[in-house]
Amino acid sequence: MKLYAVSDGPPSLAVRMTLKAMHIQYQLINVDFCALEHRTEDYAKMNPQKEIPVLDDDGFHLSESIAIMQYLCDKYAPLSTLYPVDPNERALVNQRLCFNMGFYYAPISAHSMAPIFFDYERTPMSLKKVENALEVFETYLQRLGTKYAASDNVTIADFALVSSTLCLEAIDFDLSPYPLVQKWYSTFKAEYPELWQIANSGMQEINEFEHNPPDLSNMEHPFHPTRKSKA
Ligand SMILES: N[C@@H](CCC(=O)N[C@@H](CS)C(=O)NCC(=O)O)C(=O)O
Repeated sequence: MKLYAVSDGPPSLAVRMTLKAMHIQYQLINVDFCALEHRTEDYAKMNPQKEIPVLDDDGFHLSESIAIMQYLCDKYAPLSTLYPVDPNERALVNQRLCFNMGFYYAPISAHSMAPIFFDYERTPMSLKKVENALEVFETYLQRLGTKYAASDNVTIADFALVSSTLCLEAIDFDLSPYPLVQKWYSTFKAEYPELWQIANSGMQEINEFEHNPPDLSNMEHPFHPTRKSKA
């Protein structure tokens, strides 16, 4: 099994935590985002979205981090509490995964990563959207009252949510107004140090870029107006 991943990419880190938690041996193939290795025609054969990560399981190519995590659990650990079998428990995990992708990660990424990698500005509005996302996550944790995001056990939803939250830590964002989010995040770090080690490597890398921005003046990216455009 191979995983094409970017070392500081939250979706890649979430999949790597899943593989580690499941004790699956695999080959990690580092994709250089700044060199646009994911935008080649060869890469597009694996993932026409030209996004990272991609799993290659003996020739079966799968993109989208949520789909990859669900596949790994379904195929290699169908009874694991990482992705519970009970329909209601599983529905909550799925809900948190969708929440992360659609509501939580998007504003966090726009506020934390885009200004580093694409010269966008952090604005009062981008901050407001992050605060809104954190408020909702705080509410979910408060209403469910569990140790982790969807259950008292860690699940793949936590891997996705931790991967998003680390982007905020990387830009020295103060999580203290969200005590349940802060507690959940520190509980994960304390209880799963080997998984946190994976997340932390990405967090440190982003933090380094935050303080010493990468020189991307020659990077040609088709979707980002702050970069030279390439057809
Ligand atoms: N929904 C995708 C998102 C993956 C994604 O956005 N990956 C980023 C790297 S962290 C990427 O490949 N972006 C492509 C680009 O900006 O060119 C997933 O969860 O796997």
